Parts: sequence; structure tokens; C-alpha cells
Amino acid sequence: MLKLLRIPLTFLILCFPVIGVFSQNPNYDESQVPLYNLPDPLILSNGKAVKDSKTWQEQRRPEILRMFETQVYGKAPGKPESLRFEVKSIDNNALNATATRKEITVLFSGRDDGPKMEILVYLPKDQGKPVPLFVGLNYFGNQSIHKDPGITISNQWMSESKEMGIVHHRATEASRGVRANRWPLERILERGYGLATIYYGDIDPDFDDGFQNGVHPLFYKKGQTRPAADEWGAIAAWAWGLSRAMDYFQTDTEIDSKNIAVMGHSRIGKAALWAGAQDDRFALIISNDSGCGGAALSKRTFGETVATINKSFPHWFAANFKKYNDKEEDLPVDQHMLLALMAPRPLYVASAQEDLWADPYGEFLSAKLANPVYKLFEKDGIPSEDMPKIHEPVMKTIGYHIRAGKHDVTLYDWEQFMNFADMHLGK
Ligand code: GTR
Repeated sequence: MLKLLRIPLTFLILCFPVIGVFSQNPNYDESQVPLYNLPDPLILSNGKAVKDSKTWQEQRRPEILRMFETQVYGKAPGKPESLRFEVKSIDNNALNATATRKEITVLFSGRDDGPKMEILVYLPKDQGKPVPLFVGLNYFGNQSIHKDPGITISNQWMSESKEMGIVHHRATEASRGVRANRWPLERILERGYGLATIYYGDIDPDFDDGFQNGVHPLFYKKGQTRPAADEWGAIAAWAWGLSRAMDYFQTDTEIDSKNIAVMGHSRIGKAALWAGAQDDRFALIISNDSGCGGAALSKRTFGETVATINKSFPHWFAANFKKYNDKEEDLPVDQHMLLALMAPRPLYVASAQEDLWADPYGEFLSAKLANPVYKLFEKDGIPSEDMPKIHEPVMKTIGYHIRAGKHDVTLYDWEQFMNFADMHLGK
């Protein structure tokens, strides 16, 4: 256990007052955060201290990864041998001839009638070299990210939403560009980056159907009807899909696959983090308002808790994660260790002031508590002892900001992500 003495004073003061269990109503009161002990990322399970990056890489990192795999998100299969990519469309004169737009179908089983996902890629024109890009999943289909009429409308199941143009669980013409506010495409291209996105429901539709749809059944052993207790839930499936997109990027000579940032908001932010933790081909990892099961510390039980998330979304995590409902203290890991798994790669965590459900302070602490692991690699993690003020981003190899406003992704968030990427992605 991390010795309490090693935790900064402000942190202790906040934790000491009350010991309590808040499984019923969310706790939004810092003085009501229970006293908690965090596992130390730098103590091996045999009790020995990790003093160098080699011991971290070869011993402690695999231990931590295994705990997240079996207790939190669930084990996922690797790359299917039969995985196949089909270029569905290319337009070298998209967006008034400023960009190339491509659509790529990823056939997970190699078969046309099997599960598949559609990657939408935009690249700035005339770069003369492979382009670094941001990849992120989206909630309402690729056509929701921009009004560009050349984007194929998704025909997958989606959450019903009149506001988003989703009728009878299918996207309509009215859904074009409904989420453009979250994807400042022109600005991303202007700053010299590409953007790739995939509808997350292509990988696994986001509702609890006992894992009959999406990619899970493709990997069932004979007679298996749902994942075992330590096998993947939906978040791990979304993360797996991001790695399959990376498989594609490595085949596309216009894309600089060594400089890819994976970015995700909210539940998809949890998936982006888990993808980044497992797959070190992602050069930079960004979590936006990812909260519980994402960047926020679970043991603080501030805002959303393990019990609440498992109750509302029984399909998101491995079944084993439910053992920790109202028992966060029993968790062998906490989310600072997930963030530490990114080391020494650059990691950015973003919060929103009004998004207390996601516990902004818990997201900051978690990022800060990953610092000692970055130190092993002689990298400076988050360059701030205290929670930064609103709109005062801090960034070294770990970056963090909190902005005013609600649970969302805004242009402000993207500008910081790109400033951070400018520092790290070798442009
Ligand atoms: C909430 C959930 C959060 C977050 C959010 C989202 O309902 O409790 O963990 O994932 O949804 O994805 O927008």
C-alpha cells in the first residue's frame, strides 16, 4: 500500500475527516471523501520496490496490466488472423479540395457477412509526408462528425435520439453533422493533423444483450455463450477495435502510424485509456471527462462509483469488476496505475468543472500519482503539485486541464490536445 506519509498534505487533509460509504447518493462533497489507501505502482506484489525502468517494464507493468485485465476490463483476444481491410471510398478533393477523405471497412473475421467496422479518415492535403493523426470513436455514426455529404451514413443500431436524427435506432440524413461541435475537423486539418473516427457500436452496440451482438461471439469457444468473469466487456471491446484501427493505420503509407494519438470522451475515454494501456503503438493518449473506470480514482468514491457504474452499465466491464461494488477498498488497483501504464508515452487528462459525476479532482490526482513511474524514465509527468485553475493547462509528458462548463468535448479541449501533440508527436 502507498504509505500515507508519501501522499501530499493537501490530499491527506481532504481525506481524513470522515470515513463513510456512499453507495446510495453520489457524494459531491470533498469533506465526505473517505480515508483511502492507494496501491503503490512502484511496489511489486512480492513487496519489493521498483527502482528502475527495466524492473517496471519487465515485472511491475505486466503485473498491473494483468490486474486490470482480469479484475476490471476483462481479457480480450489479439488481432484475428483473418482480419481484412477494404477501401470503400477515397476522395482526394474533399472539403473544398483541402483534404483527402477515405472510408475503410475492417472485416474482423475477413468475411463480408461477419462483424465489421467503418473507419472514416481525413488527411490534410499536400503534406508531402505521412501525417500524424488523432483517432477516436464516436457515439452517433461517422456521418455525425461533419456535414460532408460524402460520408456514408451508418446503418448500425444506435441509441434512439430525435435530437441526433436517430429514428427507430437507425441514423437518418438528419444526423449528418449533429456532433460536429465535438470534432473541429477543419481546425485539426489546419494544424497539420489527420482525424480518424469509428462508430463505437460497430464494434459492440452499447446495450446489455448478454454479449450476443458485436465482436464478442466471434471469439466464443465451442459452447460458450458469454464472456467468462475475467473476459472482456464492452469497454475492452471498444479498446480492441481501436487497436484494429491501428492495424489498418500501419498499412496506410499516407498515415504516420508511429505518431498516432488516441482520444476519447467519457465512456469512450475509458476505452481510449484501456487501448493506450495495452497497445503501445499508440504514441499519445488523451482522456476527456472519462471519470469512473477512466482517469478518476475509484477509491475516492466521489461522484460515480463502481457500484453505480456496474448497475447502470452491466455490460461495460468484466463480470469480476462487480466484486468491488461498494468495496472499492478491495480493488488491487486504482486508476492512477492505469495512467502509469502509458509511461513513458505522453498522456493528457482533461476534466470539466461542472462534470462532478466524473470527479475532476480525482482525475487530476490520478494523473499526478502516475508521475513517479514517468520519473523512472527520466520524464517529467504533470508539472503541478496542486489542481490547476480553470483554463490553466499544465503539460510536460503528462498534461492536464480543467475547463469551465459541462461534460462535453469542446474546441478549447481540442486546442489543448493539439498543443500537447505539437510538443510530442514529432511534427
Ligand atoms: C454516464 C456514465 C459515465 C460516462 C457517461 C458517458 O452515464 O455514468 O461513466 O461514461 O455516461 O459516457 O457519457
